[in-house]
Amino acid sequence: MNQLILHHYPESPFAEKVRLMFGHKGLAWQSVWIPIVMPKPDLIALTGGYRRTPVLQVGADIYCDTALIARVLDRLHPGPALFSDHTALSDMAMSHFLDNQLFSAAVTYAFQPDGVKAALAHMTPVQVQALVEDRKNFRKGGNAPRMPLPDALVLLRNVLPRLEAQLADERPFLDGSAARICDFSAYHPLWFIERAGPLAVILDPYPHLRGWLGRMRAIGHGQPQTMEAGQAIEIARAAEPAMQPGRSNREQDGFGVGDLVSVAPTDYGVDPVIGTLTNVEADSLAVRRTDPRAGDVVVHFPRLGFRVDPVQGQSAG
Ligand SMILES: N[C@@H](CCC(=O)N[C@@H](CS)C(=O)NCC(=O)O)C(=O)O
Repeated sequence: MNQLILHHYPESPFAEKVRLMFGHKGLAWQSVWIPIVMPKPDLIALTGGYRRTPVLQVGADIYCDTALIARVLDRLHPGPALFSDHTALSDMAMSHFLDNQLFSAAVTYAFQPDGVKAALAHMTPVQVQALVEDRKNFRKGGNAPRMPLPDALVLLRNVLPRLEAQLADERPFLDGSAARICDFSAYHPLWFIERAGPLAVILDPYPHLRGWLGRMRAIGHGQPQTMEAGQAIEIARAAEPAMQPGRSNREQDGFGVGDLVSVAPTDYGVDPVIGTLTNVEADSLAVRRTDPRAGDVVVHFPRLGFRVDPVQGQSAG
């Protein structure tokens, strides 16, 4: 019943981050393919609007955003741990910087014409055009326009030598002998660049970095099994969302358990999810909603990078 179901597509760097975390923890999981562009009706039946990739489902609990998914995996499968209390701030700061800044730079860099040609060689011109159009809409309404190429180059030229320097003492992973959250957050943007054909030369001057990329790749994806989207929706319908402690702090937040709210990312892909707050923690919150296909589900989000607004006179569907 507690099986891990990942909704994702092969080309997604953030999905690769989670696939490798499954490998790191030696986990078996169910793999549901979702479309690379909208519409994504089966995913939206579970999330209620959130369209980004990937999404983790455990029964009727739906976890959005890899920052939260990583913490959920550590909670459900503690060893080997991705986070440590001893490095709580550096874990957060480093993974936030890498997932946002390094990822944005990698996307801009890899989406130069030669990179697109290599990375999307398996797609027809019509599919490539559909992807370009979709991603223009994806950024509308958010506050994170595509990073300009000069900025992306500056960022890469600052980050890559530092990664090389941090690995130069022959440590296997960025923080020492075991892979941790910073490794996974640093890896997926560079994985994207590696797939950008001739543009991957930007990684060539860094032998320690390349060795580390190989070690990260060798972690693998654990044991995936293919599952159809319809089956995942059936699983959600048949399951009860996990028990929620029902905590909130209305004085501090201005909203609390029982309120009808809309939750949306603040950066890009800002489609809101409407639901009834069931739990508000310092670093995550959850809303309950009822879907005609998936039944009662609880959708979980990180607090950081998401906005919560009250909704009047609408039911959580
Ligand atoms: N902060 C999010 C970012 C996720 C993200 O940007 N995913 C990309 C794919 S790698 C995406 O959603 N692209 C549009 C789509 O898949 O529809 C996370 O950590 O999960």
